[in-house]
Amino acid sequence: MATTALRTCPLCEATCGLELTIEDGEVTKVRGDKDDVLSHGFICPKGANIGALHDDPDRLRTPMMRGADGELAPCSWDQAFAFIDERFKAIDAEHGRQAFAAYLGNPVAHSLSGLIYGRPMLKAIGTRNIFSASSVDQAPKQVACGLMFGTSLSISIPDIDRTDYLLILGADPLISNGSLMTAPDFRGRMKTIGERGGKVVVIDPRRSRTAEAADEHHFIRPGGDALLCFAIVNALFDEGLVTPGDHLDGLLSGVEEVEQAAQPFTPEAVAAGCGIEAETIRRIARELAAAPSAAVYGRIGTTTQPFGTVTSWLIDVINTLTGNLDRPGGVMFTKPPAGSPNTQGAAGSGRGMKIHRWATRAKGRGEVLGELPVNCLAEEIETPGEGQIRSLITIGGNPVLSTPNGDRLADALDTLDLMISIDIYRNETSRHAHVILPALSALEHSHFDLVFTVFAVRNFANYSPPVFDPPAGMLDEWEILLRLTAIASGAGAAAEIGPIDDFFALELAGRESRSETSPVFGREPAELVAAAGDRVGPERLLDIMLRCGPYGDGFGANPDGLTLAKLEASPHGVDLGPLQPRIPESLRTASGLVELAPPEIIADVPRLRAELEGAPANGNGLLLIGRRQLRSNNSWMHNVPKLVSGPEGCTVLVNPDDAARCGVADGQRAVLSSKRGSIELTAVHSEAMMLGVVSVPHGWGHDGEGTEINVASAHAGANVNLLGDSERVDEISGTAVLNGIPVELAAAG
Ligand SMILES: Nc1nc2c(c(=O)[nH]1)N[C@H]1C(S)=C(S)[C@@H](COP(=O)(O)OP(=O)(O)OC[C@H]3O[C@@H](n4cnc5c(=O)[nH]c(N)nc54)[C@H](O)[C@@H]3O)O[C@H]1N2
Ligand SMILES: Nc1nc2c(c(=O)[nH]1)N[C@H]1C(S)=C(S)[C@@H](COP(=O)(O)OP(=O)(O)OC[C@H]3O[C@@H](n4cnc5c(=O)[nH]c(N)nc54)[C@H](O)[C@@H]3O)O[C@H]1N2
Ligand code: SF4
Ligand SMILES: [Mo]
Repeated sequence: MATTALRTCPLCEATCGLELTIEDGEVTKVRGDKDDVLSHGFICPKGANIGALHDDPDRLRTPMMRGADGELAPCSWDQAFAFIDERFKAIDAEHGRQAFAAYLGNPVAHSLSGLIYGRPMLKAIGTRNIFSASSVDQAPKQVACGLMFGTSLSISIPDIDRTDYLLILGADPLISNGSLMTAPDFRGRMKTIGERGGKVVVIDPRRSRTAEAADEHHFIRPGGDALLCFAIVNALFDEGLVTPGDHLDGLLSGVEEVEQAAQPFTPEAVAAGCGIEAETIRRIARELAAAPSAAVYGRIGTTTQPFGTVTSWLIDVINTLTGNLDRPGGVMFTKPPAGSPNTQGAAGSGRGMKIHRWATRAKGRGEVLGELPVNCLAEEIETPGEGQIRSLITIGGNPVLSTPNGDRLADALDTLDLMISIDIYRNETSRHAHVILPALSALEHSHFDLVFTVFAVRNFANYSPPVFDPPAGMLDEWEILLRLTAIASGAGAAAEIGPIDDFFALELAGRESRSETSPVFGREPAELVAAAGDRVGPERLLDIMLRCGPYGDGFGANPDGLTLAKLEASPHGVDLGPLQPRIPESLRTASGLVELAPPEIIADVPRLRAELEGAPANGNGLLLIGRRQLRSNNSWMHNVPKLVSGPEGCTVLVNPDDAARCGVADGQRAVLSSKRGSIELTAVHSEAMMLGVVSVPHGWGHDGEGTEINVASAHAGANVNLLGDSERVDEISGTAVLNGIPVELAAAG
C-alpha cells in the first residue's frame, strides 16, 4: 500500500517541501508539496532524487575504523568510541586542547542535530581551532552585516516578492536556488518583478542562466565588484541621489566617512578595472535611486574574492543610501521563529560584533565568527610548536575537494594522530580518518531549518519528522555528538548521554528564564523543561526555542503561539507573513545605530585603491571563476546515478576567441594550470563566457584511491581547487579567493 510523507528538503537553502510516495518501505516518487507555505510545489532534480540518495548502496551504514593494516574496516559503535576516547586522552595529555581541531561542512547548516549539538561539543573540547565552510563561502557577508547591524546573523535579505528593481552580483539563483536568500522557485518570484513593471540586472563574468532570464546583464572582470559598487556609491553622492529615508533618521552613523572613502572611486576611474563603462555605472546608480524600491544582492561571486568583505559592505551601503534598507521591496531582516541573536536580549543595541580576537599560529590570520580560515588548516597541521593541530574532526565536510590546495591538506591529514569524520560516505576526505562515524540518511532523522528560517524572504516555520526509522543500532547525529561531548568532558566512551542532554535542556531554559526580555523571565527552568513533555534530543531543545521565540507560546504566556506540537500539526509549514521593517529593534550594535562605516572595513579601502590601476596582466590572460550546476551539490551528490547521467559535468567553459588563441577546440581535452597546479578536463566553447574568463565547477575530482563512491568515481571530473592558492584571501575575513585565479589554458597531450 502506498503512503505519502511530507519532508522539507535539506539539500539546499531553498527548503522546498517534498511529498514522498512510500511503497513497501521504499520511496517510489518524489514531488514538490504544492501546499508547502513557502515553496508551493517547487522542486529541483536534487530534491527529486532524495530517495536514490537514501538507497545509495555506498552510503555508510556502520562505523569504520582503521585497522593495524591501515585499512578502514567496519566496527561497532562501542569499539569506535573506545578508540576515540583512548586517543583523545593521549593527545590531550601530551599536547593539550589546542591540538584538537574541527571542520564543519555545508550540510551542518542544514542539520538540526549538527547545529544544536555541534557547538557544545566544540566547547567541551575547548579548542580555538574551529574551521568551517564559511571561510570558503559567506563569511565576508556575515562580517560586513555583523559590523553594520550588530550580529553575524543580521543578514540583509532582498525582499524579492515586493521589489521593483533587483541588482544581482555574483549569484546564479536560477541554478543555485538561492543562497542567503531562502526563496524556493526563484524563477517564478523573479518573473513577478517584471510583471510589476520592475527590472532585474545581473553583473557576472558569465552570462548565467539567471543573467539570461534578466532584463539586463553586464560582464564584469572577476573581482571587480568592489570597484563597481564603490563607483555606484560615488555616483549617488556626486549626483545628489543619497536619500536613506525618514525611517533611518537618527539611526545612521558614518555617512560622511563613506562619502569620503568613495571619493577616488569615480565611475570613470573604475571602468577599466571592473570592465564596465562609466556611463553604465552611472545609469545603474540612477535607476537604483529612482526605483520605487530596489534591492542589491550579492553572493558567492562577491564573497570568495580578494575584496569579499568590502564588496559585501558596499552592497548594503548602496541599499542604505538609496533608501532601501529595511523597507518593503528593499533589503530586510527576517524574524526567525526559533530565535536568533537579533531577536534575543535587549532590542535596539547590544555588544556588536568583534573580529580578530585570536589568530592562526603560522600566518596570524584573524578569527571571524569564532572560527579560523580553512585556508590555513593544512599549515596549522604541518607547523610544529605549541598548538600544532594533532587531531581533526570533520562533520559533514569534504575539505580535500572544497578548499584550495586540497592535495596539501590531504597529505597533512595523514600525519594526524586522530582524525574522525562524521559523514555518509567514505570519500576524498573521510578516507583519511581513523574513524568514520556514519550519519543517518536525511529521511531517517527529523528536520527543522534553524539557519534558513533566518535568511528567508518570508517569515515561516516548517518541521518534518523522520520518514523512516533508522536501522537498528544506528545513532542519530545528535547522539554521536553527545557521545563525543562525553569523551571530551572526560566522562568516557561509555557515559550515558541522557543526563548531558538533560543538562543542555536545563541550561537553555535557564538562559531564557534569566533574560528579562524572554516571555519566561523569572520562571523555574526545571518547570519549563518538564513542560516540554517526554521529548528528548533536538526536539526538546527546539520546542523550548520555539516557545521562547518571537512567535512562541511562551509556555502559556501567549497560548496561541508557536510550539513544536503546532508545527507537527502543520506538515505544510506555518506562514508567518511577509518581512516587516525591524530597525531599530533588530539592531545589536553597541551604538544602537546602523554603522555605515565600520573602521575594520574602512581600513581595507587603501588596498582597493591599488586596484584602480586596472586589470593586472597574467599568464595567457585568463582568469578562472566557478559555477554551480543544477544536478550537483558541492562535492557530494555525484554518487546518485540520475544526477551524473547525461552531459559531462566537470568541464571548462571558455569563450571561443580565447579558445582559438589557446589552440583548444570545442570538446577537446585541455590542461588548465595555475601557479599552484594543473588539471585536465574537457573544454566547452561558450559565448556566455566573458573574454578572458574561464569557468570550472568545484566539488569534482573523485579519483582518489581508498574511497567508496563508485558512481562518482566513474564520473570523476577534476578538482578545480588544486588550482586555487591558499595564500590568497579576503584580508578582513580570511575567506579564500576562489574566483579570479590567474590560469593558462592549453590543449592536452
Ligand atoms: N573552487 C570552489 N570551491 C568551493 C566553492 C566554490 O564556489 N568554488 N564553494 C564553496 C562553498 S560555498 C561551500 S559551502 C563548500 C562546501 O564544501 P564542504 O563544506 O566540504 O561541503 P560539501 O562539499 O557539501 O560536502 C559535504 C560532506 O558532507 C557529507 N554529508 C552529506 N550529507 C550529510 C549528512 O547528513 N551528515 C553528515 N555528517 N555528512 C553529510 C558528504 O558526504 C560530504 O563529505 O565548498 C566551497 N568550495
Ligand atoms: N544546484 C546546486 N545548488 C547549490 C549548490 C550546488 O553545488 N549546486 N551549492 C550551494 C551553496 S553551498 C552555495 S554557497 C550557493 C551559492 O549560490 P550562488 O552564489 O548563486 O552560486 P553560483 O551559481 O556559483 O553563482 C555565482 C556566480 O558568480 C559568478 N562570478 C564568479 N566570479 C565573479 C566575480 O568576481 N564577480 C561577479 N559579479 N560574479 C562572479 C559566477 O559566474 C556565477 O554565475 O549555492 C547553493 N546551491
Ligand atoms: S531547490 Fe534545494 S531545497 Fe528545493 S528540491 Fe532542490 S535541493 Fe531541495
Ligand atoms: Mo556554500
